[in-house]
Amino acid sequence: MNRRYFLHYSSMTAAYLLTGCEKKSGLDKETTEKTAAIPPTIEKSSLKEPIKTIKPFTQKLKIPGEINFSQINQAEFIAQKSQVNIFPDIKTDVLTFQGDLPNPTVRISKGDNFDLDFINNLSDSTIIHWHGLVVPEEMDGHPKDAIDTGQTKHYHYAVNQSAGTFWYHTHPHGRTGKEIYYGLSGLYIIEDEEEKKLNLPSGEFEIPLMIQDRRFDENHQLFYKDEKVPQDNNGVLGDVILVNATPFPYQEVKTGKYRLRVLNGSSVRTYKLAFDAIDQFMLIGTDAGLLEEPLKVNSVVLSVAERVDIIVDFSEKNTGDVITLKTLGFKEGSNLTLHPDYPSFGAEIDIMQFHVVQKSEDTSVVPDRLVPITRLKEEDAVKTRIITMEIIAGGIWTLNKKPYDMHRVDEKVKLDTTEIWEIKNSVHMAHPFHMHGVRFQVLDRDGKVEFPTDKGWKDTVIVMPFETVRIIVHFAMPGLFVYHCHILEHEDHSMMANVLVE
Ligand SMILES: [Cu+2]
Repeated sequence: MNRRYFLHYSSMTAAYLLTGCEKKSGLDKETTEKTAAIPPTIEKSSLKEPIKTIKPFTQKLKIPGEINFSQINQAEFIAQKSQVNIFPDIKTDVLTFQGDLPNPTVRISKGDNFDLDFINNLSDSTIIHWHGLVVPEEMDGHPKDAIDTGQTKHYHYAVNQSAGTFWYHTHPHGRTGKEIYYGLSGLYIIEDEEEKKLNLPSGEFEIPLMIQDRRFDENHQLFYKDEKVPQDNNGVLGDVILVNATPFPYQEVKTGKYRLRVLNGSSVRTYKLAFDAIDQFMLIGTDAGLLEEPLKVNSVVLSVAERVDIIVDFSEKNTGDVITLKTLGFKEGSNLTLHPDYPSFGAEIDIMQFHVVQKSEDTSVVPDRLVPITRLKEEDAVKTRIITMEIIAGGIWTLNKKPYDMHRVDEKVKLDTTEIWEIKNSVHMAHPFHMHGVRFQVLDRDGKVEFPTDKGWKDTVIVMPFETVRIIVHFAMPGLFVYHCHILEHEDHSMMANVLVE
């Protein structure tokens, strides 16, 4: 096979190869494919030979601006085409909410009101979903509520849940993958008094990291699916890792503890995150909130849409030291072939570097206890439902063998009850299972891989190949909500279903 990439960089000067492709901007192409397919053989790729080199770890990490609802009452997002500098001195066609990437981080305190006008200036209908937030149905961003070109939707809701790292992205049926790919996602941070008392690293010592692998052509333009390689319908892998819309960035740090809020905003890639010059770090939070106590880990697996809150300690380092955040690869996540020209699930890739530039006295202490978590009890569950993850004829990804219909009610749940959902994966590929309108806890999984992230509040859980994961959910928000696989090409075609809570 013609390897077009390095899987692993050994030094700052290692060149990273970009693959070339057609010159047309991907934004101009047809946006909707009708079916997914998994053919037995791989067609020859339409991609051209690499023509461009870039040097990793030469661009400074971009830190998103913030929309802070303790300082403002109202904000505006306009989904729009923009041209931005992902690479220095070169404009790339993207989609944004405010004209630049990364999109701003929403910061809001528990108890405050979120208020935003969303204007759709795209050529297709779309809608924003606030991933992990438990909000009324009409505020959640169900695909049925997509607004047309030129229309405005007013979002207004009270934030009533505890501190955590969430995110937002558009959610139109069949086009979510492509819209997020071109830029329509951002971070959403909820703070509360309980968290403030813990005195966790903040200010310059708190860094958000939105990790997304992407493909760029010879003109530094993004391109999405390779139509000649149907395996892209199993998930679009890229060879350039963006962190906050910066390719393979570096971040200057001091010798202290840092809180990293990490989101996997990729299409399909699962990361197994670790540092090359730091053995252990502390996991303090999962998708929907802080853990009861910090967990010491050497690495953490992050599937699409999951978040981890971690503390990494640079206090023993010296000025001039370089620490690399990498994915060790997670080949357990897929035995299916994805696009053969891109680093596979098992590939080890250096993502970004931390450059220690200044000594500082670190007096911060991470407390032994974080926040109490009330465990949902199995005996309180009134029902157990089985959700299967399957491919049906034609290579269509489904839940319970039914391609998504946005007007069909697949499950009916009684409001204010607790249920156990058994998610059964019958495919050679891990799927991140996400539910809207709730947060849940993981009861158990029958597989061999253990995930420390199972110990916290979740809204997205990885279900390994042929594994059954049991989650327990309390349904406190009435309405029609989707649940789906969060591999974006799977949810688009069409591994999604509706639950009606009433
Ligand atoms: Cu899936």
